[in-house]
Amino acid sequence: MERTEVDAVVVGAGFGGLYMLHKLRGLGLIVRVFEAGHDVGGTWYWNRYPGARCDVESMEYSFSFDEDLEQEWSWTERYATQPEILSYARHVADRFDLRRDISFSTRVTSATFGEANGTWLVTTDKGEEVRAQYCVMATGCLSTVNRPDIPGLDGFAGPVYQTGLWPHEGVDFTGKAVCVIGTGSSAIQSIPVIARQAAQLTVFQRTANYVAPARNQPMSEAYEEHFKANYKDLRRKQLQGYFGALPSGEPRMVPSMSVGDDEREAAYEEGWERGGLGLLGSFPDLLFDRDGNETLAEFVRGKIRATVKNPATAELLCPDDHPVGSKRMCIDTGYFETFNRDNVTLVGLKAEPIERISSEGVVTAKQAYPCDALVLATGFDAMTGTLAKIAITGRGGRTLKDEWADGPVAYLGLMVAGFPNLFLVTGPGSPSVLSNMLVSIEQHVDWIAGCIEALRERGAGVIEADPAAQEDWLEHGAAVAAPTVYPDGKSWYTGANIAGKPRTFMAYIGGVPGYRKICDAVTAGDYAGFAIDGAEAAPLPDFMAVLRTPQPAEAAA
Ligand code: NA7
Repeated sequence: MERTEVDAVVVGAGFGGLYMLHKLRGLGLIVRVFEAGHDVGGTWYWNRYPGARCDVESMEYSFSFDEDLEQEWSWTERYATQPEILSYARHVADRFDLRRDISFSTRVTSATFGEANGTWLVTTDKGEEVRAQYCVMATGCLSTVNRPDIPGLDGFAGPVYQTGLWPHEGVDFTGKAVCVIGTGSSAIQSIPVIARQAAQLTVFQRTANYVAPARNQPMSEAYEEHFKANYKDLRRKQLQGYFGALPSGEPRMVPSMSVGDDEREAAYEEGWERGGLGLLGSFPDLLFDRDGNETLAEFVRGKIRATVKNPATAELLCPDDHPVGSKRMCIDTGYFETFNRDNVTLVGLKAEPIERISSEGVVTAKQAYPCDALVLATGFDAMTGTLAKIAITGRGGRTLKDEWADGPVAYLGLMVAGFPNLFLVTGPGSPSVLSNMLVSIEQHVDWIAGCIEALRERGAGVIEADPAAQEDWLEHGAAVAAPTVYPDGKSWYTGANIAGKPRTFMAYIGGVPGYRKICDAVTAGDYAGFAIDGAEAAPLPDFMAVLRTPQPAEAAA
């Protein structure tokens, strides 16, 4: 078995892994990156179903760490397609000469902390062993697909496609009868495209979703120029946005129920016309005030009823069992209109659950739906699925899988107590999927690089999360989430989409600016809550107090 020694191993060559490699190299570290895919891009490498695109605006879904990179790259649409985002990831890899330290088509199988020497031993499916002082898991939040456990699935005679593992050569559905299971974001993007190609499309919906129009359009030269001329300022404003994105339009800074029905409706209409996820930000309290939230829910239902011609189909498409935003809101291009096509049928699984898959198609409690091809748009084992597949062993032989048996815990979403020098990029307990991922990735990578630099400057070997700090962070995260609508939805945010997965709210919903302030306070407090070389961890800041400290712009206002 080949064994090498490096300073740091990074697992994953998506955006997190690429930037981590670049930063650590900048510190003079020798780094090895392992990537299961044949190329860079992470989820954007695998997740290439028809119609796949980002639902954060492309000018904002990009790295800010290099001005030349910002200026030289051009996005062609308001929301970038998967191929364009993948090209961007490739461009970043080439531009910063990152590939030479990345081993592609290589899956990390285990990572074991050696207490005697304070290093990690990482093994791969290629039989390689690498020893490193630091191990960074840049494994992504949505990178392990959820293959549903439906009886008979393996016996289906035709091809079965999973949106998150789409064939690289593409799929031609011309003339075919296709069944799509799932109506989350991936389904909502792919269904209109598949419907235009297939002879017959049957969509199986378990939960109806709130969907706003994307209003995607070609990138205007003027908009791009404006952005490129003002990137610094706009990036600063992005960081002040709750979700790490620029505000959409002029949000009304008053409670949703404090205005009259007409004004509220007008605000929603403006958001609907602008397109995108900004609709949820029409008022600042929509994710907290359930009455206000219901007014937005009813507004969206009204739009569905006005779009879908068959009233029974329209009712089935109207979400009625969760508040807007408690499951990921989706954005679309022609999703609801697709159900007006003669070749598209919607099946509501609450009335007729799927019983099995036969060799010929989907069989529900009411009838059989034969098809030539089956598409599983059933999402991901989010946040923890990929880490659970790696045998990660920390102090005392404790495995991460066991530590997380009741739900993931990680101090600041960055480190897990008992796993020294193991860093998570956008781990559970950080804003991650509740934010513009590129913004959160950059912040975590900068924090991790800064931490490693600080350790080296003081000649320290090992940093680890203090168990009590981790517990406090968990409690703080739960306290911040409790008044929001998020815990109300049976979503992948809570693990509810995977049978047997513990139910905990896995992201941090204190917002990007507040979370950054807390991380900054922790760093300034001599890495409060982290033990360095066995010394007692510095005392924690009051997380809630830091969270509520006004931002400089607010303070000045
Ligand atoms: P999602 O959002 O998790 O959607 C998965 C869909 O598949 C959702 O409608 C699920 O219904 C449905 N599903 C899952 N398992 C089953 C079974 N067994 N039977 C029927 N239906 C099922 O994944 P996506 O890939 O669409 O999007 C993931 C994220 O990527 C998205 O939020 C963006 O952040 C980008 P359910 O709602 O659980 O009832």
